[in-house]
Amino acid sequence: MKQHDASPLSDYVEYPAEEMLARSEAFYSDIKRRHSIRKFSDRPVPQTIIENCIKAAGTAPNGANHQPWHFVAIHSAEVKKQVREQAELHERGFYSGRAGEEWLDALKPLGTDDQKPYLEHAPWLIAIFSQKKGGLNAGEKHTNYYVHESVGIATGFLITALHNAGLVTLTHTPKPMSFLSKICERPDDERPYMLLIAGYPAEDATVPKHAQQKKTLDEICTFL
Ligand code: IYR
Repeated sequence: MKQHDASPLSDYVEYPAEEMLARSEAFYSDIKRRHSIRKFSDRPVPQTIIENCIKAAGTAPNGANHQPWHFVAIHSAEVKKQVREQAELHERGFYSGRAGEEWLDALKPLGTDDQKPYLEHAPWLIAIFSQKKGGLNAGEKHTNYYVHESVGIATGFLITALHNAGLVTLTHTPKPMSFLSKICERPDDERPYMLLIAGYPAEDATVPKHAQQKKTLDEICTFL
């Protein structure tokens, strides 16, 4: 490796082999319980929990450590209402033709439609933005690298952190999503990446059977 400023790895924790096995099993059992939920309770969730989960997302590996993301955590009822109105407006176009027959057929087993009441019911909406330009320090305008990959990983961390905290989420990608930039007052060189809905599930929340069918290890993995 080339000369660079570095400090010793001081926070790595090694587990005994047996504990490692137990931990890998325990994590799988726990993450298996993560489901995308489309019916939320309006029970409040303290902001500190959302802050901790976003801090966890901010530790994700990313291109050149430029951390090319911005999270807008929306709690305001007024802003949530605007998001719902805009999202439903665009989804109406999507479901009434723009999606095409094949896509609509693929969505049938999930039961989704253009109605998105959870955008108002859930206590938190987290709009995730990717930054084409940036740098290690906030406000810089250098080129960012692997932006999609980086923001995708951070979003995965965020979903996992929220699940770990005991909340449920829905990944929502209204098409087009540019209205989020306006509502969240984000600059032109940022793109909306995804909208996460987070909160408690409604008492009668369900999980589509279709979503419970997971591919086997053999189907998703090859060992060489
Ligand atoms: N964004 C739309 C449609 C949608 C698309 C896919 I691919 C999904 O997995 C689920 C929904 C909506 O939110 O209804």
